[in-house]
Amino acid sequence: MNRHKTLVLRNGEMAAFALTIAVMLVAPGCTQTAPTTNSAPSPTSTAAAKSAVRAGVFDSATGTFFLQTGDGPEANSFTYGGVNSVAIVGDWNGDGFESISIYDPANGAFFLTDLNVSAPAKDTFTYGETNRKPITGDWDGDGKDSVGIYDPKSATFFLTNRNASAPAVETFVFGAPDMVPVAGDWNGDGKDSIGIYDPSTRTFFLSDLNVSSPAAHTFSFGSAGSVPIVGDWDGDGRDSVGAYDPAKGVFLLRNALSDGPPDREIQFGAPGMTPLVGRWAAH
Ligand SMILES: [Ca+2]
Ligand SMILES: [Ca+2]
Ligand SMILES: [Ca+2]
Ligand SMILES: [Ca+2]
Repeated sequence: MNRHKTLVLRNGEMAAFALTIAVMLVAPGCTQTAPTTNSAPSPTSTAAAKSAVRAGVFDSATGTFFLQTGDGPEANSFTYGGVNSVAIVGDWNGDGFESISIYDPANGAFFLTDLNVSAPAKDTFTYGETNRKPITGDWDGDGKDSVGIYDPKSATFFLTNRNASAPAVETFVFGAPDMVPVAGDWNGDGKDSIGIYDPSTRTFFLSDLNVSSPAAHTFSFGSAGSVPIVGDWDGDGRDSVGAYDPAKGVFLLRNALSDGPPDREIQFGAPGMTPLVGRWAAH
């Protein structure tokens, strides 16, 4: 057990080191290769390769994204957006791969791109009031993600199926105010739906429908200060949640929508960054 702990910490240091190199020495848009270690692969690396869901982090202080290119600390790094942008992830064009994008809370504006490089935005639009929390998902099951926003004061979600300034197609209240919104395909029907995470009790409340209704899945996962993340870690077609520890730069992933320990752990990024998850589109 102690030995495992040591290995984990050393990988974390290596990831932080790789990020430092990427920031300081290399032009945006290039794949970074960090020094490799000779440590044995973790028992979970096979599952990671199968699902091909990778980690990423966003450094909002510099507007720099770091997207994991394998199971280790190697990262594709590039800048996109500005300081204080909120990073989002989606498959806007339905090609099966996710790209990063940003939300500017001060203007309620989205800047979408299909490429994981430094490049101008493909779609720019405002949606809803300013200073909302953005979410993304394939609400109508057409294979393309679109955006939504959550108003923490009123616990109201506003979802659209078009990435444009347009009235919301779904507006509903879910849960209590001041929660953290999440979205995913919890039941594997091809449509994403919302949920909320209560940081004070580390409890997820997930719905299979985008309407006001009781939660379909309620369970606790994570630790004090952890940030909720969503992804299909085991490739079974259903999303589940994880918890990112910003103090350590660790992603803890669980496959079942229930209380229990993590099934997988990913060390990626330096502490204090925003966690991201996706099947990253090649740049
Ligand atoms: Ca895509
Ligand atoms: Ca859609
Ligand atoms: Ca679903
Ligand atoms: Ca899954």
